[in-house]
Amino acid sequence: MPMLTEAPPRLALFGAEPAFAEPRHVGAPNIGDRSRLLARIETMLDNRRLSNRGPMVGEFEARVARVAGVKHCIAMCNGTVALEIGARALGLTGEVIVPSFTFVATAHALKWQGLEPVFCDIDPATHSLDPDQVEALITPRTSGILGVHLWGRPAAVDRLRDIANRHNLRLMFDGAHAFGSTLDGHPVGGGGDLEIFSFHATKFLNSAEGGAVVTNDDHLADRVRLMQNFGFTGEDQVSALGVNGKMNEMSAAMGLTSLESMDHFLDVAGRNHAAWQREINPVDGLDMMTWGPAVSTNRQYIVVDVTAERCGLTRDHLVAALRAENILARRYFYPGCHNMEPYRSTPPTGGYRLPHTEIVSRRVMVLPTGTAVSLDDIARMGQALRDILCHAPEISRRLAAPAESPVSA
Ligand code: T4K
Repeated sequence: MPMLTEAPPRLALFGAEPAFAEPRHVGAPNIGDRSRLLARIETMLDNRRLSNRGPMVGEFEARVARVAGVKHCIAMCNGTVALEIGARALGLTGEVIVPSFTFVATAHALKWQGLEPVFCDIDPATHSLDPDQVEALITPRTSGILGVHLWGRPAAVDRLRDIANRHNLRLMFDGAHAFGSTLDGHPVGGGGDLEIFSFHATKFLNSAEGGAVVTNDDHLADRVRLMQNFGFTGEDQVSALGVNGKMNEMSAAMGLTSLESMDHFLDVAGRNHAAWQREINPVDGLDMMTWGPAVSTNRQYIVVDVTAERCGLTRDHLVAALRAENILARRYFYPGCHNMEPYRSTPPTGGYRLPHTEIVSRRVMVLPTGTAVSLDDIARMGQALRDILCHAPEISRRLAAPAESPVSA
């Protein structure tokens, strides 16, 4: 634990100026070449083609499919609708096994489709579905597994594929975080029957709002396209129940522009990740998530595990102190979907036993990165973090309010 200094804490929590005059966010968008974006918008306006599978959406789909190494990409209005349509196109029914340690959209998309998310615990080392526990949760009502490539780190794809095959289940992946990540040199995208991406503003690659379903299955791709466009098979022919999940041309223009800068985004993410490692690694009690050589992630999330007994502050107190300095660390994905409504109030018989999810969601914080964050910012954030930890006892006393937790995720 860092030594307590004698000087009065020069920290925002104690009335000093915050370390940053303007907030540093987790999720500030990566923005590509503005002139290219504006040129595309001009073209779109000249064409008077704003939506309904215009040329830019077509080009975006082709490029996303190439990066993801899959046959088909169907661009969507967002990642949540991609999950909903994907689950429907797979014909999922009854129960679907899913992690609780994820953004709530993963669970909501299933529930919204009338499916029952069955929450499974995670492997605490990888933060994704623990395949052994998945197998134990399969019942006659289980129709599928929805794995999540959390933080862009690929889930245990091969083991989940094996379980799905042996039990005749459909396998789907929520790759909202994982565009551009690879496993054993293969891009994330082709591991399940289908996978989805999010291109929300906060994602590594954004189209402002947007998402995609990707798959190598021709039949599934046709079903997804049909469902995404009201079930239309002709100008006045509807052959199935459908909805409106289409991406518009403005989003595709943004997405294409982001794709052109993808190498730059990857470079900056790698540079920032290394800089954060230099700040975090020497601090006892803070451990940045790492992965082995088989995995390469887009490094969009700086994920840090906080051991209060060693660094002197609980995760929540550390996040509160950072936020006071205008370093808007996040408690993703606290408290786990199973502790949120409607899931919390409608537990299965016996309740959920997710000890790893409970522990990890209380220990993990996510720090700012992306092209809006400079190396100088990271050095200053690192210094602020060390200053905070030097005053851990005073901070703990100040924040030890009996009632509410001091920050929101
Ligand atoms: N599956 C997973 C595993 C996901 O993580 C998500 C979404 C989905 C599915 C669903 O995909 P989408 O339907 O969203 O395409 C944010 C995002 O809204 C959400 O897309 C994302 N995951 C989730 C992890 O993060 P919030 O509630 O944290 O958003 P918010 O408004 O607090 O924004 C985060 C930070 O980003 C803010 O501190 C400010 C900054 N920001 C945000 C926006 C929108 C900016 O600087 N500029 C911006 O334009 O959910």
